[in-house]
Amino acid sequence: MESFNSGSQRQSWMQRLLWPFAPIRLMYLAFVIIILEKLIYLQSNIHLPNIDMNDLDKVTAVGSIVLASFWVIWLPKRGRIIALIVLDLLLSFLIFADLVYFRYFQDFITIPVLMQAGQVESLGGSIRELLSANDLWLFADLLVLAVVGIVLLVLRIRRGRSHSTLTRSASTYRSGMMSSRKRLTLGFTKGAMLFVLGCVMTFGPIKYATSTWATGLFVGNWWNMSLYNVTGLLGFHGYDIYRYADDHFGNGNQLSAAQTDEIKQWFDAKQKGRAKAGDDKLFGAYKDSNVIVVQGEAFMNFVIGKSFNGQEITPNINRLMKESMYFSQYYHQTGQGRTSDADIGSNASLHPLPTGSVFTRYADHQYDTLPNILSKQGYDSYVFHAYEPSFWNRSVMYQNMGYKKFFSKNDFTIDEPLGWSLGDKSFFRQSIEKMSTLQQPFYSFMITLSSHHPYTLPPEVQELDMGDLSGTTFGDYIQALHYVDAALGEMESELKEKGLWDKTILVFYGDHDNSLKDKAPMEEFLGKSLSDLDMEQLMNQVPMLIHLPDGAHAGTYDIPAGQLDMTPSLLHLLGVNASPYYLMGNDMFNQKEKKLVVLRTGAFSDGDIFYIPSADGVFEHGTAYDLKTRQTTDIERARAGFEEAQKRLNISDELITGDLIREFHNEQAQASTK
Ligand code: GP9
Ligand code: MN
Repeated sequence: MESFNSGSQRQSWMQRLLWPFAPIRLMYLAFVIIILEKLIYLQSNIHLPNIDMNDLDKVTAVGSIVLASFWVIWLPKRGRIIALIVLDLLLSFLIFADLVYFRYFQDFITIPVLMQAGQVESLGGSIRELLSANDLWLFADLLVLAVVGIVLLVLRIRRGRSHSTLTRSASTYRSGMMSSRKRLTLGFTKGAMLFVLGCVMTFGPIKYATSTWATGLFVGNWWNMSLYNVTGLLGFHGYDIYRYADDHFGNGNQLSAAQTDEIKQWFDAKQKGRAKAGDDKLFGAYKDSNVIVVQGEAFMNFVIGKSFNGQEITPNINRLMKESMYFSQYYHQTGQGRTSDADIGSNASLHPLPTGSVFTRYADHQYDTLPNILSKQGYDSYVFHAYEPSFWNRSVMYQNMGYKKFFSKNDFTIDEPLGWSLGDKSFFRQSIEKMSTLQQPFYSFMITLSSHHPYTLPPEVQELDMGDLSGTTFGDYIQALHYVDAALGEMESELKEKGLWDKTILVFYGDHDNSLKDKAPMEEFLGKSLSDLDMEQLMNQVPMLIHLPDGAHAGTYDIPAGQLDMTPSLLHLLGVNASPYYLMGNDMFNQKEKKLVVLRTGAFSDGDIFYIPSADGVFEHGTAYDLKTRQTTDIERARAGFEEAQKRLNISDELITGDLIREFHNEQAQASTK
């Protein structure tokens, strides 16, 4: 006869063998596999270049599912089942919501999106078109579970309570064999092991990616889709929560009263000095004109007016300059946020951040933007850019900036595929077509794309003979700018055709440099050797042209200026008092204002000197140049400018990260109701 003891030993041996097959564990395994399949389904609906799901991505995905669910192990048996079903429901809904949102915005839902009323609603009527019958698969398992659940419930009610009493007594007997303390410790250990496994599977591949091909991913984090490509969907949402919390509640954002006062004082002085009606003839001379601003991708200033091998690079701009105001010392003030930095600098007159992009990090903060200010003057504002609406978080940010509509790639017919997207010629033609039906006055902001790195346009589009520079990235860059210049020429004709030309202030400027820091091709192109100061200026200067409706005030203006100055200067021409707004830039038409242009690196110029900071940020380690002699000069001449430049950059950062414009406007509103 078998002893009680040997029977129980065999039972525990059997139990160990069958451990993975216990219904609850199988259920957990099924949960992980099902969610993984749903994530794979989402990925199969994402058609973006270079964004895929390889085996390593699947490891990350499983890891993140485990991290989202390991804690269910700590619940009592019935609780575990319920928790897994609820988690399945929540995650399925998240995947479904992201999928629908992606089909429209080519982006995923983030915390700022949820905080920003209107973004999700703007899907509005199109939501039905964004659904696919196949999406039902995302909920198929839950449907089956619901049916099984109902059947079990009915059976249970029919059988009465006798069976359940029996089951309970058996399970009570089994569990009685292990002390409750031991059970608790074992449960905790299993959960902790799962947590560790989840961490290794999630963060291992992410660490590998960020230390090999995706370095800097979490520094610039310019595009949610690039983050997703490495972290997977659940990892992306985890990071999004962390990013939001850190940016909004992290320690770095607490300002002392003294700091806030310093900012207020700086603006008080700035606002007092703003030009007003009656100050000069230009103030309000173009009141109620339409405004069209074209931001040219990587369009640098050194090509303006230049020829190579006897060919004019920018014949249309050169011609347009004869009836435009041309600012020859205009600097881009961008940082890591590239195109988006030029955009916020120009349209909100604030310095971009030292890391990342305002567009992705603080899309829910308040800014005094050109569209917002002009809306109070009866303008409607529109933004045109034929690329994915989610890139640089634009669809979220543009709503916040006060645009009535963002015409993205989805609104253009790709009838001239070129580079990243639509060729600028067609982009301009279709944009002007749309503009011609708008109510006037309007503000239209257009962002070109054809001259984006790596600049290789198809041979039939390349018109110049670049000689030795042919086939080099630099040569391709010049070809691309020549194409954009031709597109601008065509746009001018289209504006004239639509009767908009003489009712519109047309602005053209470049967003940033071309990232080609090699001096040799630049020297060959310009036919002269270049000093450090030459290079620093060349790499930071972009063209700035303002064509007034009547073509008046044409000429070259050599005041030091930059992208932050665009909004205050346009307000001057339109006769809008800029003093209620928090704009950091100078008004290029305000003769009384002392001009200082500050770059994101801390470099600056006041027109007399140019200061280049050293990498360690120590003032004395930097270099000051005299702009007349173009030689180095006594560093002390730059001290006051250096301090002011640092102050401006700090004030701008604090204003943005602390959402201070909202706070200041609220205070003003309260004070005026008292
Ligand atoms: C694309 C454009 C890219 O939308 O913003 O330009 P980049 O930011 O890479 O200069
Ligand atoms: Mn750009």
